Amino acid sequence: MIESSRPLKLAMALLLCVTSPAHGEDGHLLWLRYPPLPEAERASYRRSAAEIVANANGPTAAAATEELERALSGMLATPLPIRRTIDRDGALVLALAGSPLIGALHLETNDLGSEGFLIRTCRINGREATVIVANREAGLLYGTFAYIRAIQQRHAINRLHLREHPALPLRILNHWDNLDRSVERGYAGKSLWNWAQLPGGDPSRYIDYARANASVGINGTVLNNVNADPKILTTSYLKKVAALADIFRPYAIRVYLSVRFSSPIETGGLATADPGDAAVQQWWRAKAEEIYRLIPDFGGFVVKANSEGQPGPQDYHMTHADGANLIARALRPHGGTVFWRAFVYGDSQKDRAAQAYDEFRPLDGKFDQNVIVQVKNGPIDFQPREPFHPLFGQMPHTRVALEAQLTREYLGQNTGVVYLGPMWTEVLHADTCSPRCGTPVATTISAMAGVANIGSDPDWTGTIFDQSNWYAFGRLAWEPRLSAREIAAEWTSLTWTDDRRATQPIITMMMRSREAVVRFMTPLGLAHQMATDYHYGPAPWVCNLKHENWNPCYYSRADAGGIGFDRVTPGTTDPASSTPPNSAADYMPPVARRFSSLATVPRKYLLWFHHVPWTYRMRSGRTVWDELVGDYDRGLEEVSSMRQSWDMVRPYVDVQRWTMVRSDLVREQKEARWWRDASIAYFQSISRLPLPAHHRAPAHPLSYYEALRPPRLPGESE
Ligand code: BDP
Repeated sequence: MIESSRPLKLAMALLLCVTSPAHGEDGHLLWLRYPPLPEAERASYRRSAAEIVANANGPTAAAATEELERALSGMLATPLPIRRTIDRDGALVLALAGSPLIGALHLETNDLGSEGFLIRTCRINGREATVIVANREAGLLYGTFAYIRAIQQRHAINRLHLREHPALPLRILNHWDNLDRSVERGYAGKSLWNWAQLPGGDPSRYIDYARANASVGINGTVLNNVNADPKILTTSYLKKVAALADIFRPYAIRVYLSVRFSSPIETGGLATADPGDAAVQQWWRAKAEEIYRLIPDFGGFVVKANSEGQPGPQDYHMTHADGANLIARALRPHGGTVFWRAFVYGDSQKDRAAQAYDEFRPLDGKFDQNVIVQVKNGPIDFQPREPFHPLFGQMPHTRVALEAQLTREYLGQNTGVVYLGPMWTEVLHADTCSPRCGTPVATTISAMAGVANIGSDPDWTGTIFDQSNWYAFGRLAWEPRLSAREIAAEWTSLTWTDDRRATQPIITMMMRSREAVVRFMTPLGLAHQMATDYHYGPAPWVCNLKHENWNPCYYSRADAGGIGFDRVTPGTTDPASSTPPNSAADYMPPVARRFSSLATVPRKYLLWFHHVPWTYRMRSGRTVWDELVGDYDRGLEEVSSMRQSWDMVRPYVDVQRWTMVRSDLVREQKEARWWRDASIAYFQSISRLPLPAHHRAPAHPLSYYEALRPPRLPGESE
């Protein structure tokens, strides 16, 4: 029997750091705050946790018990030392299913897999005990976080009856971090990874990052930008990567890297990166061996190829499948995976909404088993709203990942309150009708990748409410059937308070927030109306960029005759022509039919699929022009009512975080007004129609908005 009792001193130290955080309430504790529960409620929890025993002794079980100790010491305001033993009972027992103690309970554990867990209250040796049981230590870790979450939400833990396993085996953050610590599309400070100090330096922030990920079930992290610097594969960087992998391992997080397809040339000194070249194949094999010697559980690579100027197999007249398989075969002996991105965006004049489908659909079945094709949620590029990507459900012989963007590149960046749960459930729950209707996107994928919004800012994500997007991404990748509202409710009670007088307005505000952005930026299915390059603020008038499909005017197609992008009329496939092909037909026939008919297309996608006259009568009986103006105004009104909701929350939360959010909302209100006025000024200059009654004119003429430059972009340093 191995027995050790954690020293009281450590528990006291933990208690101190939980109850009096060095930073105050600045958001750095995320949803893992663990403030003391009201005195009256502590007793029952204290009884259930009177003697905590962990019947597992690996590093992941240790991470679980340390978290329990930290959480319970904080919430129950008393140190609760934990015993780590093999085969002892207690009031709360963490144990692997194979242990004799648990074996005697005859619990069904086969379906838990390697990451699932169950939590039950039962009798062991005649005593009532709550057990957290899993087949592997990773499951114990996830079960522990579920147990802690239950206490944070004041559930009766001696009646807990949970059995969970993740719907998707791979739940991965993608950091777009550069090696100089800048972050592509990052609005939360510098990169977390201090490459200059690694493999040394202070690991505490890395550990907190790993704890936060584990708490929501994220089990992988891609450390660097998809526009990858080939230096990442040099030995000196791999040693730094290995140091991070060592820190993350106890939290069941595997490390992945983005790699540049031409690395054999830049890093390896070869003359080519041609997938058919034996020396190139050998180079990737040797590189994989070197990596796995340093990092035995290395996850694999992400590759962005033949997109936005990145090299790829098409440079050698080969396909995406040839390129992906080249790298996958080097990783296969070690159990690694290649995430091959389907975000292909070239300089051609083709409709961007069709390019990935055209290039990837014919390759279905040609990718090796350890390749996953990573597809953005929508067919263009992380817009405030897009219909789901037509590749979902249409590559039945290929593993597919859904890529979501947590960082709000096109959604106001670090301005305001924008909860993305509703956006992701909209796509996860969308019916692909493939092979038959009733097949939501969530059931067609085997992984979720989230472009991280995390940086070195004290609150991690640039604003406190952006933490909810990190949280929601993990929870949805674990269980895509969860509703956005349930997740918002969970996050709110963990992050703010569980006082209903505050949770109700917060949840309401969160649930309206994404729709508000859609309305004030790109209502009725418009897309890509943001300023060039930095994608912040309105610029619908831009029409002179080198490539036609870089221009906002290309996407709105606003002209004297009407507005909207016709994706339903069959066009030419000649890439030199600006007439787009019929990309609505890329969807399965029932979906294509629904989107293609003006009678059935959802209002929210009207201008995505159809070009209609300004005076076109919508189902409401109002013209599209009137509805467009109405939506801009409603978006702005929503932000004003979010501000009111937030004012109601004031008495129930700490003043420091409340004030931070209040200033975020003040900024968002200004931004919404800017978007509303600039867009209406521009579209009115084209429609030449009067504003509908009771809608005020923009504050300034169009030329004012065209000349406006934000004084400082989000994410730029002060
Ligand atoms: C676009 C971003 C660009 C990324 C690209 C990608 O503007 O910075 O490199 O996506 O996903 O949204 O590769």
